[in-house]
Amino acid sequence: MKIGLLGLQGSGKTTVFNASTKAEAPVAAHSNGKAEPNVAVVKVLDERVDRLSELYVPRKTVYATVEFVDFVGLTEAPAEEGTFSSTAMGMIKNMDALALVVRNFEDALQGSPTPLQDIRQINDELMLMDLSAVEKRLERIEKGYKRGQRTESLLKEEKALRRIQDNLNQSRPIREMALSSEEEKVIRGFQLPTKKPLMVILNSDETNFGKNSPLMAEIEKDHRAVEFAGKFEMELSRLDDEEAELFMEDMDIKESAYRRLTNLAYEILGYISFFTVGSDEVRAWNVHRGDTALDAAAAIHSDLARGFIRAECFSYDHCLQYGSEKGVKEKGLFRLEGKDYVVQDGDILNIRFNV
Ligand SMILES: Nc1nc2c(ncn2[C@@H]2O[C@H](COP(=O)(O)OP(=O)(O)OP(=O)(O)O)[C@@H](O)[C@H]2O)c(=O)[nH]1
Ligand SMILES: [Mg+2]
Repeated sequence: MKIGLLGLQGSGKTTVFNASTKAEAPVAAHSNGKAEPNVAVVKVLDERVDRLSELYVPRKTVYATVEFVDFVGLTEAPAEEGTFSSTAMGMIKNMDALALVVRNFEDALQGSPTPLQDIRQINDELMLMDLSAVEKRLERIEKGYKRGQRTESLLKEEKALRRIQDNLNQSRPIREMALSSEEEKVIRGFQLPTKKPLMVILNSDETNFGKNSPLMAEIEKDHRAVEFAGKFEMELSRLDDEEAELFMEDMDIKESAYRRLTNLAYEILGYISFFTVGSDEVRAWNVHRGDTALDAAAAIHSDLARGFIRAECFSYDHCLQYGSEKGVKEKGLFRLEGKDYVVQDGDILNIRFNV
């Protein structure tokens, strides 16, 4: 899972990145906006993996991972000047979800924060990116028509793209559109930014952190959001866990920056976890809520999907409750499921396959 941190210049992206990953990327009051994006891969802390690992004592324990990418800030320059560099645009396309970091602290240069306005600006920017991609493709389709390539599939694609174009022109991001499966198929390859799940990180000054309910409510009308005290939390990430917890209590911060960010990312992406267990390896995997046993098999390896026979399945809760797979079997709670079985969060799966 890749989460891209986007925002205006100086909104605190690198600060939030450091706070969430314990990285130590340089934070600057006046950056030149030229630095490469910072990237960090962090394992998804999941106590269930720890418990399963205690139970199975495997040679290897593998957690799911999240990759955080901290982009160079968007400047206040007008959109025509191409506010995202082409490298940044390429990278945004590779993200699974976007986190908008919004400044909610005084800045000597930029003055008082204007979070709602900033959110609008970046959303507009992302919609422009999408519009331009859609328009480019439409032009190519038109050219094809002129050369006599008027195929059924091009006509379908055009129809889907026109509807998306209309919505974008009315300032509606693609993620808010109800797309038919046909339309989903058409745009899948484009990796359009406003199709990606998005969350807002309100980056507040430590002196007003937790006192922004009206503003948060306003933001949450359109977006899932979380409040950070970025600078403070970056300092916390340098402390050991116990020390950090004391400071967090003081500030009434319930969970670490990392946890709040990944939890919300799982939510907006609609991800759930399933596990594979054994003496070799205990491992956590992600699929989308609603995905089937066949999707889960594919997440592990394409061979498992290709040669899928059935999934042996029991739940993490039952495993803990009855102490072992054997205990679960004795209770009759060990199941055999077919490829259409909808995977549940916390399922322990063993895919039987034959290739
Ligand atoms: N008071 C306060 N200052 C912050 C906070 N977060 C970031 N800053 C300050 O804002 C400035 C910019 O922070 P960065 O994290 O470098 O911001 P950025 O979005 O990565 O900036 P660019 O990469 O240049 O776009 C630094 O001086 C930070 O110390 C915060 O939560 N509170
Ligand atoms: Mg930065």
